[in-house]
Amino acid sequence: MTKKPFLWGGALAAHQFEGGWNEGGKGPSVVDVMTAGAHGVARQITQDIEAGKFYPNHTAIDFYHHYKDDIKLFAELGLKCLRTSIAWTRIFPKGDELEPNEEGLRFYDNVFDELIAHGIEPVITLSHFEMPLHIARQYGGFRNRKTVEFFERFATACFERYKNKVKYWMTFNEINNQMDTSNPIFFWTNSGVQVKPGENPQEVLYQVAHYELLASAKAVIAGKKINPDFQIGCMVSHVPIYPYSCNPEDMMASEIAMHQRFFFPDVHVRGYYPAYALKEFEREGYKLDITDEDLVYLKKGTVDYIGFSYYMSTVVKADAKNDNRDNIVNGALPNAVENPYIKSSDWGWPIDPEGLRYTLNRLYDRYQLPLFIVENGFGAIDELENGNQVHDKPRIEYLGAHIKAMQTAMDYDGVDVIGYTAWGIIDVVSFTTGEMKKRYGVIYVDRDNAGNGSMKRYKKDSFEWYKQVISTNGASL
Ligand code: BGP
Repeated sequence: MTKKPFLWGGALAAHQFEGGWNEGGKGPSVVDVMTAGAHGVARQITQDIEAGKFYPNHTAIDFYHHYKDDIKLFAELGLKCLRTSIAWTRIFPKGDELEPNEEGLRFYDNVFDELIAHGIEPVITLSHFEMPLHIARQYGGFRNRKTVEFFERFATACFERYKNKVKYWMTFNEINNQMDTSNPIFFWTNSGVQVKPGENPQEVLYQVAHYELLASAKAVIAGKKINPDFQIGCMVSHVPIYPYSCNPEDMMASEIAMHQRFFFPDVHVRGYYPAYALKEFEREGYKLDITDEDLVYLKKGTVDYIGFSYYMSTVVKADAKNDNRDNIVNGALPNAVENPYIKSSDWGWPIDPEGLRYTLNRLYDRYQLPLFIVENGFGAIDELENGNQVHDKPRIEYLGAHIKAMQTAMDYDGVDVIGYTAWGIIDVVSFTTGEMKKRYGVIYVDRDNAGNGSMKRYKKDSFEWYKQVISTNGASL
């Protein structure tokens, strides 16, 4: 049983479900130039929006035109909150304008009003992989200190406009997944950055990270001035890294690898750089533009809570050599190995509910701030049967086991969790693969990988199940 009121909800991101990518004055974003991938085929970052090429998020599931009906379904499901993002390019189409786009602001007024009228609280991510393409091209994204200013202006415009509609905010989605510099899509979508030949990606990463952390801190400070009741959090992807064995060398390998997970939240929460990072900057001789004034902002702009995604765990072994660096799960870890004790999804994502309890304990011990599970879900191939049914038992099992682990962390271990939003509550375009085939929703959308389909919505078996979970406050799993 979870404490009340608990924020049971669903999670989405503008570019993965809104569609209307060039409507209402919206400009192109970094993700609007990412092509579809497929099983085993990575998404490509192109430099132009070429006619005739397929960019899956251009239409997505067309929430832009279906929002009223979709919100009705969310209300029937009993959601207490909906986590979604504001597409930066609806508000500042190029990113460097001085004034926001009124039509874009009005769209979110309409969406938030509709949610609130149905008793659903909007929980908002300011930037979920949606930086204006113009900022990436013209300024090099977060390589450039000017981008801190652009983000602060965007955040301030949102805080001002929605100050009476939104209480829970997050600055950047999964800000830490760009620690995996081996995968170009994370750097691009988080920060609008592409590493140039001859550059040390790690040095680029830390400069970009600094400007982004500074932008987040400045946004927190600006938000608190506008409405002191705002709760502004960070958002990190948390994939615990277990040691392969009790060999002290494996244990140490895991501990050191975990710095990758903690670097961003350490700064977001504590307001200063952790010792292990300062040592690395010094050891490697990185030349970073970090001023004393910046450090004051970091200290002042710390977050109120930690939002995080949890999908899986991973494992390292001190003397292993990971030959599969393209693998999205273990890419960043040179010594990753498979976990022999757990199974994986069709996309190779290890399924580990116990890892969620472990994560909640670890984050709470380290930071002692409220935790918000803002993404957790099961990506699978779902089939529409008999015209209107989807039997998605594995999803029910996955969500149920993770919710149970969360409840144990709360009831037995005393961890403070304020909410749980299931990822992709309605089927959306997959971020890492650009497919529709990888579905997470409790609501099915009739649309295929190529963008064909009626766009009709159908309730899956998990819809009734999740409805029960919410209405019993987690007692019925
Ligand atoms: C997270 C992202 C989401 C989402 C989710 C599932 O990394 O924040 O945007 O897509 O992962 O990933 P995928 O869609 O690739 O299965």
